Amino acid sequence: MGVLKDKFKAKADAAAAEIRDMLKEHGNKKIGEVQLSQVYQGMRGITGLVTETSLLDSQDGIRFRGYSIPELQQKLPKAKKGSEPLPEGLFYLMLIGELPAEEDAGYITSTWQRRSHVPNHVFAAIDALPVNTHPMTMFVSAIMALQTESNFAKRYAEGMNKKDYWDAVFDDAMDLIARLPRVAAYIYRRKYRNNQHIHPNGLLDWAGNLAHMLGFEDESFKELMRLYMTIHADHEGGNVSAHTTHLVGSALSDPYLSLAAGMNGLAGPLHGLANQEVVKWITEMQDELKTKVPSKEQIDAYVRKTLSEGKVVPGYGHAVLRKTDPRFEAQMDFAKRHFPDDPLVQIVWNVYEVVPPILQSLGKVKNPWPNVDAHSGALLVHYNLKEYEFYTVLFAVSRALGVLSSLIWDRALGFPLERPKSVTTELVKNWLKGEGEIWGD
Ligand code: NMX
Ligand code: MLT
Repeated sequence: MGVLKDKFKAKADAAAAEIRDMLKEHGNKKIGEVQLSQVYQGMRGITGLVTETSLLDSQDGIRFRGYSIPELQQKLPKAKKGSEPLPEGLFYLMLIGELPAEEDAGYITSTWQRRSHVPNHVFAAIDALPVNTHPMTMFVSAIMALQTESNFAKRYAEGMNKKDYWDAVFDDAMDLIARLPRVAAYIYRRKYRNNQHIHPNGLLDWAGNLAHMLGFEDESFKELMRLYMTIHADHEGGNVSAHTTHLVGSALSDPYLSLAAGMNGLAGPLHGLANQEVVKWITEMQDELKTKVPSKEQIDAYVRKTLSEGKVVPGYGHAVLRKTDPRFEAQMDFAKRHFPDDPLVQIVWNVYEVVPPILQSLGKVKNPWPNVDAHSGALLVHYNLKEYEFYTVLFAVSRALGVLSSLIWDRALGFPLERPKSVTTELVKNWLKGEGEIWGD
């Protein structure tokens, strides 16, 4: 792993020096104003974080180190005979900031294969939970059980120099990413396939091997996993899973603790759990209407009913995006290429026609367009991966790539403990009366 580490170190040292100089010269420049409402409304629109791996534009969508999803599909290395990007290549791009050559992606594949051993006590920890436990609870418990393996925790206890934090985080991140597919597949096979587990195949790439261990050998499912693991990996730094991983990591909690925290955030229905909610919502609609193929009129009425019951339409809306999510489009394109006539995919596309005007008509929804979660479940159902409670685990395995490469950068750039100022409403009211200030020192 020396080559990749050395390359990263050279990049990170240069970036750290550049940031030091930039802050020396421009550190006191103002970058915006904060309105009182933003403090009460989820800090929307406040720039308060640095995340190097990707950047989100409200109109254009996500770019990983400057590259859009179609560009990644074109430029990243592929599996033999495959046409979707290898997530190993995206990881390289996020970490190093340059497009990988095929051998760079191959090097990561073999590094992750070598480091993928999961100790038995982790499987025992999963087995200790009742089988009806939600897969995300099993997944996060397994990450916590894996924490016994943390290099960072061990070296910190031995008195590691702060200059070496990044190095220990780098090792933990690589180990964790290497092990997560095995953990995810174990959970799936335990819960839904009678505990019949499948050994890893050392000849496959990271996402292909995940597909194999889940029990799906169809080559086009492996391609789907490569695309899925690539597009879900990162969404700049402010989303709940990325921000939480970064925040917890800033306390020097090791990468296992930090990732588990972030993945607990991903398990919320307004974040990553929305992918299961979308398929659940469509299934409930079919059951209630007693039809497998609801008409657009029926979908329209069901959306209005959902809203009238004080619920959100899952898979629609976004805190930053103001257009159809390019990740939705990438999945739509995959379905058009592989199975345009799939009945559930057809429903997802009809929902896409019906929902936006209804949400728009409410006058309060800032983004009526679909996000990544509106489409992903239908693709999995097509391949018979129908157990929708598992879907967020797949999102989580992918998201580990982004948040852990960011965590390596956080430590390499020496980012400090994160600790914003909070206020009470009483303090705000006094400030409005002209008594005292509400900003921190
Ligand atoms: N269905 C119904 N109402 C909605 C929706 C929706 N899909 N999206 C936003 N709203 C409501 C929202 O609940 C809020 O209502 P109220 O003022 O009564 O509290 C109002 O519209 C304004 O919200 P926004 O400012 O547009 O959205 P916000 O930035 O607060 O939230 C989401 C963003 C993503 C949490 C929100 O759009 C949502 O709940 N969507 C459904 C869940 C979902 O798909 N989440 C997945 C996001 C992607 N991911 O993977 O993380
Ligand atoms: C994500 O992928 O993290 C979601 O789209 C949520 C977000 O960006 O806030």
